[in-house]
Parts: sequence; structure tokens; C-alpha cells
Amino acid sequence: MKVAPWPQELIDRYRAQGLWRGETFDDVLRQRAADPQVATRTAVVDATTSLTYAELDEHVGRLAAGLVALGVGRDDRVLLQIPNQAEYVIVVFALFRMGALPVFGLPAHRENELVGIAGAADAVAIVSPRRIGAVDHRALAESVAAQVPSVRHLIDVDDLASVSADPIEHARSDPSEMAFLQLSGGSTGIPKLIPRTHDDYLYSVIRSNEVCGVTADTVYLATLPVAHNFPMSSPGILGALYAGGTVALTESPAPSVAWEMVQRAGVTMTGLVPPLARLWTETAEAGTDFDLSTLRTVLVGGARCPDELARRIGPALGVTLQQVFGMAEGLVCYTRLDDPEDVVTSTQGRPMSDADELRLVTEDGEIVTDGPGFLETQGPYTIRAYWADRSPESFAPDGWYRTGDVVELTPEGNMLVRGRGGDRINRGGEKVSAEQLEEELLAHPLVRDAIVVAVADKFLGERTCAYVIPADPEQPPTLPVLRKFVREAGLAEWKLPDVVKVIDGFPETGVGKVSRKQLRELLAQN
Ligand code: OOB
Repeated sequence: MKVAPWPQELIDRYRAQGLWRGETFDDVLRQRAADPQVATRTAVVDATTSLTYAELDEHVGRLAAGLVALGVGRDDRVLLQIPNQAEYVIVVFALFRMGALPVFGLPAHRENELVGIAGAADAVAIVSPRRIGAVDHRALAESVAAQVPSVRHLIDVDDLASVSADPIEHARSDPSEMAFLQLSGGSTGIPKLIPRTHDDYLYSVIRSNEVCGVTADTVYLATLPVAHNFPMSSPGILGALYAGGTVALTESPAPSVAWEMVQRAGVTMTGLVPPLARLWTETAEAGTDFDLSTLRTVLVGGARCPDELARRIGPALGVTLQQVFGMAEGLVCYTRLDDPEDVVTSTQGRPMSDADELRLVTEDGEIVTDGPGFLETQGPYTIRAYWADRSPESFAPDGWYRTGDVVELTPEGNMLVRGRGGDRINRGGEKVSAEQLEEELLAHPLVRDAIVVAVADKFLGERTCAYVIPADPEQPPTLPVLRKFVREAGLAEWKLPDVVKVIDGFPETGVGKVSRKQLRELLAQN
């Protein structure tokens, strides 16, 4: 399936420079499994399973055939809601093999998001487990299927054997076409669909491997939800598999679980959001019996890592820190392994590719020479439009992606991420749309008006604060009441308000026309 194309001149340049190699994800797995040096190495390990490359390839071949037999076709979209377990890798590569397109839902998504995503993608199937903890994911998938007519199949990820069949031949996918749909962490409530091609995404994986030193000896631990772009490809599980290394998966990032895996699998590298990096650092500082000596690199990103924390991570865990500032739409910046200490601990790194182009602009799109400014970018792995283009305003008229992030550049070209407009709260890497939450709150009978802003939080970086004008001042809504209401509306748990402040009116913006954006910014300053 086609994606919004790069300008022909850029296509020619990226191909001529060898950035786009004409390789598919299925080519990669087939080659690794066919290479006697790699075939018997461990590809994937989780709490209960361990698969060599040859075994992974065999499972993938059987599932791909089974999906075809079930009636899933080439280019069909398949919504995944799979926790960090070995089957995740099997399902994704089976879809690559038969040319269907994974849509990377997160286990934390609830009915509201899943219906929106499945509907926008016209998904034909959902792959999820029966339960995760207390949550009945089968019931969730059934209710999504009841609301989204395109969904014809519900597949239980813990019973792939019942779908699998004897391997068959499959047509090869076109490397320049869409490989999957990633989800935006963006400012709209329902994530936007991000079409990534084999060519562009593989380039980002290969270049990440170079920048992060990933080799066949790398054991990458995915402890963040693996469908997210960061543990997926920065350099993530795809980086480790590309290099012929090992992917380890844990369903919990808690030190007691994740460190057991570090020890068992000899993990060398992992990626963490700042709140988890803090938990790991403080736990290690307090002393631990787990042997973390194999761990060499910890990547931290998804939200701004405080400098104070960044300085403690390396010494506490005995690792080299790499800060990562990336986005599912494309651009990924890293600090480099040989950067001076102050660059690693106080900047968010620089673009991984020389072909990444950056510019800083004002709100009106005027170029700023010395920042801060809104970051815009184009490059060999940054999309030119969302799928089913729901947000053309996210792209400048010349196709550059408007990240929405306010950044400054150091003289050496490293990023200092300063924040972004008030439309989105970055809750330790999980993004909350102020607008979506406001809409949900406004539906509550005790709420006359609501504005959602970020408040600073030592652990998460930012938390969600809802300023609420009550419908009846005698009966103001409370935090538990509003959290329950939003949860029951089917929103993911991380989107529920953390704080509710009841006020009589919103501050004046000083402009005749009152914009919610301006109000958010005003309230956020208090
Ligand atoms: C990653 O991807 P998304 O799509 O969930 O979120 C992207 C946004 C960025 O636009 C920025 O606002 C924020 O997350 N962000 C950071 C950051 N890394 C991401 N803000 C400050 N400092 C950082 N280091 O979050 C993502 C994708 C690939 C790799 C890493 C993170």
C-alpha cells in the first residue's frame, strides 16, 4: 500500500546514498534464519519461552500460512494489542511475511482508543490475549468488533497454534510501500496512524544500530510496551534482530522482574522512560543482589530526562547513558556513545542521520536562527503525511513534519528540548491530549467547563491537572468521581486526571476571543 511520497529528488538521493536499500522485514528474518552462523542463536526470550532464529522463522511461516487460510489478505490491517511476550515477535513477522499490515496498539489502550484506531485503519482482525491482569481483553476485542464492522477475526495470541498451518509461498512485499501503521503519541485523543515503509523504517533501525553499537552480541531488553516506537526500533527489538542479536521481553519493568531477566539472559542494552530510569537508579543506589554487570547501555527518552537524574544513571547502573529524543513519525536523536559527559547528561542528542534536515520556526512559521523555536524536520525516515490524512496541519506546505516540540540547539548541534504547546501532557513518556480529556470531562453533569493542563511532577515530569468550573458550586465534582467517569468512557488509565482543581471561572486571556489553547497556557503558568 502506498504512503504519501517523498519528493522525487529526495527519493533519488536516499536511494543513491544507499539509505533505502530495497530490503523488507521478511527478507531480514529469512536471511538470519538461513545463515548457519545465526540460525541457532537465540532470537527471542521471555518469561516462559526461548526461540532460535530458525524456530522463530518456522513459527512465523506457519502463522503466516494460517492467517492466509483464515482469510486475512495482503494489505489488510490487523490491530495488535499484545503485551511483551515472544508471540508478539511471531505475529508481527508473520504479518510481514504474508503482506498484511500490523497496527501497533498498546496493551493499555481501552475501548475508546481501540474503536478509533480499528475504525480509522479499517482493521480486519484484532490479535490480543484473553486477559492481562484484571482486564478482560477478549471482551474488549469483542466490543470493538461489535462497533467496527471491518473487524472479522479475533485472534487469541496465546493460542496461535490453532491458527497456524503448513507453510506456503508468499509474494514478496514492495520495500517502498507501507509495512505497518505506527500510532502517534500526538495531541489528538485517538492516535493518528503513521504509515512506515520497509525502506524508511529499516534505515532507521540500521542507523540506530550503528549509533548505539548494536551487534550480534547485543541482548536488548524490551520492558517498555514493545509496540511503541522506542523499544521497537530505537534501536529496540528490530535493531537486535537485524544484527542477529537477542531480544528479551518482560511484561513488567519493575527491577524485581526486569533485573531477573537481565541476569538470566545477559542483557546488554535496554530503553527506559525517565520515571523508570529513576526507579532503576534509586533501586540500584540503595543496593541490589541482582547481577547487572552485563548491562552496558541504557537509552532514556520519550520525555525530558532531568539533568540531575541523567548524571546518576551511568554510575548507579554501571552503564553508558544514551539520551533519545524521538517520535513515531520519524526523526530520532541520540547522544553518542563517545560524547563528553556533559553532552550526555544535559542534552537530548542530535539527529542520527546526516540526511535528517531540521529547522526552527515561530508559531507563524517564520524561521528562527537562534532558538528556541518549534522544530520541523524532513528526512529519509520521517513521514510526509498521516495515513488517511486526518491532520494535514501537522505538516508544513512543503511536507516537513511539524513536531510541535520547542527546542534549542547547542553550538555543537545538540538538542535541548524545552517543551511544547499546552495541548499535550507528557506523563513520563505517555502522552495525554488535553483536548480529549476536556471533552470527556465536559460530558459529566457536574462539570460546566474544564481546562486540562500539565503540572510539574518530580517522578513523571508532568502530571495532568483538570481545572473544573462546577455546574453547581454547592456540588463540585471530586477527583475519584471524575476518574471513574473517564475510565468508564473507555479511556486508557494513563489519561485519567491526576489532580482536579475546582475554580469559579477561567482567567482572562486579554484577547477578545478566548481560545482554549491560550487558557491552557495561562493556567499552566500558575
Ligand atoms: C517517543 O515517541 P512518541 O511518538 O510517543 O512521542 C514523541 C514526542 C516528541 O515529539 C516529544 O514531545 C516527546 O515525545 N519526547 C521527548 C523526548 N523523547 C520524546 N521530549 C523530551 N525529551 C525526550 N528525550 O516518545 C519516542 C520515539 C522513539 C524513540 C524515543 C521516544
